[in-house]
Parts: sequence; structure tokens; C-alpha cells
Amino acid sequence: MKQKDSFAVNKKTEDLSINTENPKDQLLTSNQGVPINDDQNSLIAGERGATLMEDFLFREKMTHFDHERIPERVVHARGSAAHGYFQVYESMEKYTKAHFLQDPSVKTPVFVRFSTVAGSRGSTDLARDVRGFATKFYTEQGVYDLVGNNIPVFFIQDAIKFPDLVHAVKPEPHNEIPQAASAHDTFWDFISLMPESTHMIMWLMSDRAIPRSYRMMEGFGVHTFRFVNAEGQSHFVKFHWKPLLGVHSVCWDEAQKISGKDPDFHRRDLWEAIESGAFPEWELGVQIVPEEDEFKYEFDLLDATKIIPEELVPVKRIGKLVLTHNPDNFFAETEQVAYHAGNVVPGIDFTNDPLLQGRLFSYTDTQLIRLGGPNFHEIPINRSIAPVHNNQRDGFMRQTINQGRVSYNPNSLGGGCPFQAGAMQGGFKSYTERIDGKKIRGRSKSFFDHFSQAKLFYESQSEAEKQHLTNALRFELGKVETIEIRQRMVGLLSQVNKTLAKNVADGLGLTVPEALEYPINHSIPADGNPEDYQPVNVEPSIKKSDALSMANTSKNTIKTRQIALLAADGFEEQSLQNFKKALETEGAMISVVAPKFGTIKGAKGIETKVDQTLLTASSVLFDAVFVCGGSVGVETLLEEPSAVEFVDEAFKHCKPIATVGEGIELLKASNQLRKHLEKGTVSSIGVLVDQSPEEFVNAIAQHRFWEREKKDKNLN
Ligand code: HDE
Repeated sequence: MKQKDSFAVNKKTEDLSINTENPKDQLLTSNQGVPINDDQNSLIAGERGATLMEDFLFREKMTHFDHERIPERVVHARGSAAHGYFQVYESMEKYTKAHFLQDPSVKTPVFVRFSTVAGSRGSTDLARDVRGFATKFYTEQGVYDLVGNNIPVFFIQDAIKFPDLVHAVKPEPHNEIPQAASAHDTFWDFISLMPESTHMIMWLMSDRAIPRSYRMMEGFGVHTFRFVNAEGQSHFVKFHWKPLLGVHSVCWDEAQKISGKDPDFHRRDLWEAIESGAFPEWELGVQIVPEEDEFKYEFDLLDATKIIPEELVPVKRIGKLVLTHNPDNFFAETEQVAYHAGNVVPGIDFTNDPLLQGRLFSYTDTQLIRLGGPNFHEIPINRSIAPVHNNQRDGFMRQTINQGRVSYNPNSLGGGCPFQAGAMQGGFKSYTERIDGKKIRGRSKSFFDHFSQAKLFYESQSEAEKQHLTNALRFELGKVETIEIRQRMVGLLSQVNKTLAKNVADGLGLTVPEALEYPINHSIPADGNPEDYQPVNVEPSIKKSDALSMANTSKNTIKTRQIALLAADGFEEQSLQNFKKALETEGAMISVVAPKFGTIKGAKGIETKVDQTLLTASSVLFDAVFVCGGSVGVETLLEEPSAVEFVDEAFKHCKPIATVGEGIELLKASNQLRKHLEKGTVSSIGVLVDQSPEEFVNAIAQHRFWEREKKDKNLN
């Protein structure tokens, strides 16, 4: 009786499946709908007796629980997703008949899942890894999936090597070590024998592989696809996602620390941005190449280890993706969503890229086991919003109750339904590509240039980026125990850039081979002649591409940046208010960080709520830090080693730091900061003493001041 009363009073519920208006719907039931009287105790034989087999409620609950997990994805197991929409800017009818790319007034619903590749479901977000960027468009012509990554090229050219690649990068099979990391022997053993992976390795060792946020990374369709218009004409197309917040990364030392402080850093960042109404946005970009230009370039459009430099074919921005709401249920949506590189709609088609062709098989195949049978398209998150009519029937977990006796075509009993869709009804027709060839196992010679774009990438990086890339290789190869593998990698790197190879070799205590011999390509058939499989030297038509360096990304906003305001009792109120207001006006997220929770009292007695303590917060979780003035407050902070560490680490990670008045004393408590303060050149490297909030806003928009590393070599 008592319980009933409290239930009646507390009518508010977060469980949206419960109808709070209908008392019957508020009752706990079994899966058969039988109301449950006692969900606290098992049915037992006497007060201290054994549980009875008859307890069908216990059995049902426990059996369901025992089966609550499904196999995780074999790759991309760890991910986070959100709902939103896509809207095209202007009709693309010249190139494609895809409906969702025609009408600028149409908002196509989407579900986007971001992921790391190698780690398990419970692994850290900040692993050095490729990020998946998969978009499901629920179009009126059916589901279109753009299943991309945040790196525009791939490790291998032929899908048949994918299981080898994944076996090599996953934890080693004898001891399941290491988790979510490529820094181990089997990965680099494989890579050192696969020259075609060199370009991808440049990207993977760059800071692109440790993004600041999912919201601040680019996405790429990787392969060349086709647009097909209503006249049946085809254009080659490469897809890009361009984040409106710019492309930004953290540094490696920071990434490793974030993995401990908050392994859900990216997941939380995405979730919180959307909850706060700061909806993540990307523009869809396309590089379009006319059919007649197929052989115009020094690389093969079908080779997924190559980009089309933006200087050769500019990226045209054709529409916007906005993520507007978080999933209601992680399992039902993020875990059960099934993307497929082969889910295309009329107007979008494939090319013969052998990597893409292999993917067309793999996705459904893996989902059959992961989602338990052939009906996973009926799971709500995977359902098409366009009506589905066909003669497929039955199978595990079938939801649709098909009526009638006709499940074949042609039929007369069903009036011939469902009819095939002709051109007028938008039926999908594959592009009628001319194919002339012999059946072979092999690879086109046009795929044999493995280094020119790796060079292009490296040469296009800023000095800081080159340094990070070098250090990443020194770290990763430093974790490799087999010296021969390290040596082989140095040999491969020497094909890209001699300084890079030398700097990596130095760190490993090795030397670069004098003669630049081509590395042996072991990816050849049993009776193949190694001579025929050597990489070929191609002179790239572009030597440097600005689009490849994150240093050239847009730096005009501090929206959603996390800023810590370090303060303690006795802080100076006016400047804290001024900075807080200026930062919030620009859309930054502010946390007052103090020695303990509750409120802190300013010098004039004004109280401010504390959001984080020095124990729960850490500098690596923020983009910038402001140290409040006020002698008493600063004295207190100086007594807290973690407050000193906070600014010291923020400086080390090249983050903007600002302070006013006595706050400078906390900065001086950091050895490295003091040295720079004494030299008096700090504002050029993002340390702002007694400057305006506006200056601080400008500094935060720069993201990082990597120049600091030039002065302190051993920082990243
Ligand atoms: Fe995938 N990939 N992949 N992949 N991939 C999967 O499908 C595969 C490749 C990508 O958030 C799997 O349902 C092969 C390139 C993303 O659910 C699997 C090859 C690109 C996701 C699979 C590739 C991707 C996957 C594992 C080489 C960028 C996560 C679970 C031929 C263009 C999607 C699943 C999500 C997932 C196979 C290479 C992107 C096994 C065989 C290149 C973003 O089917």
C-alpha cells in the first residue's frame, strides 16, 4: 500500500516507454505481460530453502540477462552516434539523380556513428587509430550509407588483405596485448612488408589519429565512387566531410593521459555538445572527375591508397550535415546500427576499386552473425523510411507479418505484385560500365607507386606536425621488440624522406641504409617474380598541398571549447566575471575549478559555484585555462600541487593560458612557464598576462601554440 502511494505521487518517469497516464501501464510485468507481484525475491522452498525451478519469473529475467550481449564489431567496435539531418545547398542533378541531393528544402534524416577501429567496445577513445565516420541517410529512395573514415586513404589496395591487416593490428593472439594500440610487433611486421601502406602510415602517425573531438575531424569516403545522372552519364566522385569547427587534434602525451582521466572523452564530448544545443556540423564536399579524365592523373582513381589532391580537383561543398539529438538507447541504436558500403540509392554507384569491391561482400556477412540473422534491416535504427516490399521471407527474428500466399515473382495470384520499378519509378540500374578483360588474380601496374603521395603528405606538414609524426614513429617502433622490423621500417621511411628516416632511426639507435634500395614487397603470389612487384617511382604533379596540414584549418571560433577557470576562496571577482562572460558569449563551456566542491567566496564576498575540483578535473580535459587573480586565492592555489601541475601541463600541451593580477604567481610556480615569463616573450606563444578577455578568445581560437615546442624540444 505504502509503495503504491509513493508511486502515485512520483508520476514523473524518465522511461518514455511507460505511459504515466494509464495506471495499468505503470505495472511491472513479465515479457508475456503477466503482472509481477515480487521482483525482489526468488521463489524458494521454505525460508532458507533452494530456489525452485518453477520460478518462471526468475528464469525469464535471468535468461534475458544472460543473452544481453551480442558480439562486438570485428573492427570499429567502440563507437558513439547521433541523429541529425542532411540538407543539400543546391540541386546536384547535373551529376546525380539521387533524390536527397536535389531539393535544398528537403532535410534527410541521418544517423552518424563515429568509432575507433582496433580497440574493443570498452577501450579508450584516445587511442592512436583511424576513426570511422559512418553516415546512414534515410532517404525517400531507401537507405544510403556513406561508410567513411577520418583519413582519406587506406592501408591496403585489395580487400583480400583486410583480414591480415586486422589480425596484425589487433591485440596479439597469444596474450591479447596490447589493447587498442598499433604499437606492437605484429602490426609493424605486417606494415614493414607492405610498402603500399606507407601513405596511410603517414596519416596514422600524424596528429589526425588523435582528434580533439569527433566534431573536429574530417571524414572521407576514401574510394572513388560514381555519380550517375538521369541521362545515365557517370562522373567519378570522392566524398569529404568538412567540420565547421575546423580540424583539430590533441598531442600524444595528452592523449595518453586523457585515456586514464576520461576514456569516454570523445563520447562525452559529442553527447554533451548535442545536449547543450551546440549541434555539430559538417559540410559535404565532393571532388568530381569527368569520366573522360579517368587516366589523366599520375595515380589510379581506383587505388584507395591515393588521394586526389585538392589542388588538382577542388572540393565543392554541396550540403550540410547537422547532428541534433542523441540516441535514446545506446544498444538499440548505436550498437545495433548496421552500415554497409554497398547500401546505395539510384544516382550513386560503385567503381572497380578492389578494396571497395571486397567491402561490398563483407558488411552484410559480418552483420549476419553480429545481429543474429538476415532480418536486421527490420531493427528500428536500420529501417528504411521508404516502404519495403519484396519476396524475402522468414528467418531468425522476422518482425514483418507478411500476408497472403504469394512470395515469388513472377506471379499471377498476387496480381504480379510487387512490381519491378522502371526508370519512371526510380528503379536502381547499375551504371553500364564497359568491361573488357581476362579473369586474373592480380593488380594493375598503375597501383605500384607507393611513396609519392606519402612524400606529398609529409612535405605538406608544418614543422610541428613533422615533429609529432617523427615522435609518433619513434614511440610506436620503440614499442616493437624485433629489431629487424624496426630496421625494415626505417628502410621504408627512407623512401619517403631522408630526414624523417634519420630522425626516427636516431631515436631507435639505428642508422638509415646508405643505398636507397627498394624494400622487398612480400605481397606477391607464390610464383611471382619479386622484380615485377617493386614499387615504381612516380613524380607527383603536386609537391605540397595546404589542405593536408591541420595548421591551415579554420581558426575562427571557440564554440564548445572547454575552459577551466582556476580559483579559490579570496579570488578577484571582477576579472573572473569579465572573462567568464566574454568566453560564454563566444560559445565556450566554462568550468570553475577549485580545491573543493560547493562555492568559493571572492575577495569582496561574492560567491561562485564550483563545477570541478582539482581532484576531479585535469588540465588534459580542457582547451585552455584562466587563473584568477586575488592574493588570498592565489596563495591557496600555490599550496595545491595539482593547481601548479594544471598550469604546467597546460603549458606543456601548448594550450592558451591567461591570468590577471596575482595569478601570475601560480604560473611562475611552473618551472618551464617561469623561464618563458622571465624572457618576457610569452604572449606570442599564447600565455596572456593581464590582457583582455578578447585576446584570450583569439588565442583559444588558435587551438594550440605549437611554437612552444621549438623552445622546449622534449615536450610532445
Ligand atoms: Fe570497414 N568494416 N572494411 N572500412 N568499416 C566494418 O562492418 C571492411 C574500410 C568502416 O560504425 C565491418 O558492421 C573490409 C574502409 C567503418 O558500424 C566489416 C574492408 C573504410 C565501419 C568491415 C574495410 C571502412 C566499418 C565491421 C577492406 C573507410 C564501422 C563491423 C576491404 C572508407 C561502421 C561491420 C559502424 C566496419 C569490413 C575497409 C569504414 C568487417 C573487408 C576503406 C566506418 O564488415
